[in-house]
Amino acid sequence: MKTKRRVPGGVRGMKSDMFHPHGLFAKALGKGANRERLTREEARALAGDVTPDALHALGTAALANRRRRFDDRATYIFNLHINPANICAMGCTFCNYAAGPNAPHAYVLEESEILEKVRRLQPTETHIVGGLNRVWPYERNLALVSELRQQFPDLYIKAYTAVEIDFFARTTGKSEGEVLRELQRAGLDALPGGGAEIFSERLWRLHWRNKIGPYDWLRIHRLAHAMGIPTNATMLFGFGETWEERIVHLLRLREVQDDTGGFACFIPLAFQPGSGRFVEEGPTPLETLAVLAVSRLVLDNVPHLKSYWPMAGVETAAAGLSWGADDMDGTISEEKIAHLAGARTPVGLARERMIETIRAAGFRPVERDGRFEERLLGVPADDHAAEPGSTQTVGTRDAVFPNEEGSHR
Ligand code: V47
Ligand code: SF4
Repeated sequence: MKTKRRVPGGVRGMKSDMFHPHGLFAKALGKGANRERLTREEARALAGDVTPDALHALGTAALANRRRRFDDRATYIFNLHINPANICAMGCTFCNYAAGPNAPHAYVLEESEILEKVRRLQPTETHIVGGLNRVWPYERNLALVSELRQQFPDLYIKAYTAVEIDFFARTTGKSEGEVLRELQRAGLDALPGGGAEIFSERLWRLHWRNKIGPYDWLRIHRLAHAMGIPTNATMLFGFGETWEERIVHLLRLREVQDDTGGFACFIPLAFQPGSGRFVEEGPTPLETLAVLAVSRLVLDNVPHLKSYWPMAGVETAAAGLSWGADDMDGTISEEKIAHLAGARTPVGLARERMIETIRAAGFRPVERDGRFEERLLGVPADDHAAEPGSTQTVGTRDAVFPNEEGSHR
């Protein structure tokens, strides 16, 4: 959807002499900057061509919004991505991570390798997702979660997208609720936000029709929230979707969040073109910043917004902290999904580099845990690496499931 924003008008807090946002766009910016709820029409008015003036206006409003929430804090986590096997036959057109069983880049990790890696790195959080395959069936994943929980009682285990939960249910004959309950009992803390792609029936049919679409993705997340399992939400962008589709995606998430309060964090994922099968270039850095800002302004009820450096690029992700984001995800150690799709970012970031990057962007780096609770608050960031065990927590847990009484828990 394209909107024009040329008529002079002016909005609170906007300083540009050259560009005065007007009408619904200006109203949406003013309300968004104050963390007020936008109407659907106001949300739609934020969408449009990414001109320098519009980008700055969006950034100013989104920065004011994130400052009201988090002041100058920007969080990151010491985490580890574990992708047990990339064998997958779902054939999502955008995915360069998946491999057929005999493909040269197919791999399968063993439990011993995974446990050894966790033992060596001692991450605060693991993010476990993989392809849909028989090599790592449900029972093996369940046993892995159990083993991780037993060996590392404090580890935050964020694992399995709604797509995997659906696959586990279908391949075992269990309900999704049973699968979630068993995983939760084994030690799972949260679900990651993958597999949402974009809530568009049109693009679902074109790009990932073999796996669950928008309706089931949202339904499984509702189910997890009702069981007290917090989840994240993603949106894949820059692969042929319209602004209108992006806004619909955000509004559908906002609606579910109103009911459940279970989304901890939203993560826009900048498309990596990989082999360039259908678009040659991913989104520009400016587009990525605009998507972050619009997300921050529309998703008034989702506490955190992640600027995901493996896909956005480290510098753009750091700039994203000024366009509404409050979190840079983590050190990750060995990112695979973006890198098998041609991402040129490093495969992991050392703690020190993360801290430097956040500082250079003008924010105060704060290490967090899986619940977005801060660790080492008040300790100079330089000391983080030296004192990994020393934790001071200021609870932000209330930000997720804030409406517990009214939720289905
Ligand atoms: O669902 C696949 C996407 C997702 C490409 O919850 C691609 O904290 C860009 O969900 N270009 C998996 N994206 C990654 C994910 C995620 C990442 C970091 C943190 C969290 C979280 C979740 O990656 C998939 C799919 O939407 N994806 N291929 C690609 N070529
Ligand atoms: Fe398989 Fe996930 Fe890749 Fe789709 S996005 S092909 S489900 S690994």
